[in-house]
Amino acid sequence: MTGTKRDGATRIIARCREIATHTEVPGEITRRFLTPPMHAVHSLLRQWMEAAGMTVQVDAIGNLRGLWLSGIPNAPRLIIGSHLDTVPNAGAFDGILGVILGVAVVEQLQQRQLPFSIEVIGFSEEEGVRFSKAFLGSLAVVGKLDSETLQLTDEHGISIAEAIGNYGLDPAQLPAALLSRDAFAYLEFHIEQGPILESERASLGIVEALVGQTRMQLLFGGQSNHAGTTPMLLRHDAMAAAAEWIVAVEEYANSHQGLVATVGKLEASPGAGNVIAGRVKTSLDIRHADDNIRHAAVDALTQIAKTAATKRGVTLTLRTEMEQSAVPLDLHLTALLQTAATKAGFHSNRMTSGAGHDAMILAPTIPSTMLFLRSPGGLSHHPNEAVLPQDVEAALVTAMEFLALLSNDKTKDRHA
Ligand code: HGY
Ligand code: MN
Ligand code: MN
Repeated sequence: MTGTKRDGATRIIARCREIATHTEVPGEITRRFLTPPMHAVHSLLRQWMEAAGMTVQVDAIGNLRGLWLSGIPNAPRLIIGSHLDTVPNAGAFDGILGVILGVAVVEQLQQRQLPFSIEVIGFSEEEGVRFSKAFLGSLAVVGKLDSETLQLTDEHGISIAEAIGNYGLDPAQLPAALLSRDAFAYLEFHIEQGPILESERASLGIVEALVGQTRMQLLFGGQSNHAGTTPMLLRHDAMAAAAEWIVAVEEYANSHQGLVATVGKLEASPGAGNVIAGRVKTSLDIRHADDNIRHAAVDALTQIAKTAATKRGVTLTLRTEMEQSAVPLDLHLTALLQTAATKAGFHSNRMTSGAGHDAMILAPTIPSTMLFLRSPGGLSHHPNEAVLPQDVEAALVTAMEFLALLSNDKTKDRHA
């Protein structure tokens, strides 16, 4: 690759790292839905988007939307997007890279004429950390954000609707956030967040499907009591019930091919070493490419939780926070993307995403496809998450080939 191309990749990585400095927690990268640092992220991206000749607006759910017009009247629109929010103590590339690469694609187009326009969307909420509800940004653009969801509250009792207002936006304007009717396809660049591409020594992967996922909250309700004076037989120990269940979750997932199950959160109260835990709140994240296997796992693991609770005289309360079926991406666009990678000189394999992405929310509405970039060390949702300059450049060159193929493809005429 020539120097300038590598410089382009280096600049994209530098921009991701600049965005990463805008965080709720100094010293780490944490940026949840419509928290104050998102203002700085929006103004930085607006600067870069406007310099690339895009008009920029923030919609009522806080998605940042940059539009590059093709110059042809009533041209259809390709959407390129990913998310701007992060998990706690995140890396610098999950989500952000897809938006910065979208801007870089537009920057490469400066003198070119395309038969379609490009809208780059930085979605405001994909991880679902602040309100335990993922994909708020992409759900809004496909019209699936219901009014009940707007009443969900965060740990301070602030509702989504209030958070929108506190950010300076108007929830009444949500209908205007819908995708433009001339949107004909969606492309998302994203780090793989896993070890497969690195094991294949591949820069890029072509995503043909995303696994389904269930996310739940389990509340074990026991009885707090004195750790020293309460005989073991008289206890209703919520922590012991949860602990027995958590070990069973790992054992179940280890014995079912392709299933992943994670208990990532555990909050015990009252949380003192000399008090038997009266209440334990845990999370459960279950994923599999086959929805039937995932549903069977949810049933089995919730039954195991009930047994572990009942035998200790502990109650169990279940709350489902996400029920997302597995999503196949568009066959034709995915084939086009793989052809583009080949034309760009990069071998790429088809793969299924173990992570959820905004593409799974858009795919039922417009033909969607995803390009994965290798994750060094297979690491993500971690401060050491990284991306290689040569892989960023490979993605950019592939994107330009994809635009050329799309220019002569019938998909863009869907809305003609
Ligand atoms: O958790 C996920 O699947 C993604 O990182 N939102
Ligand atoms: Mn993520
Ligand atoms: Mn992501």
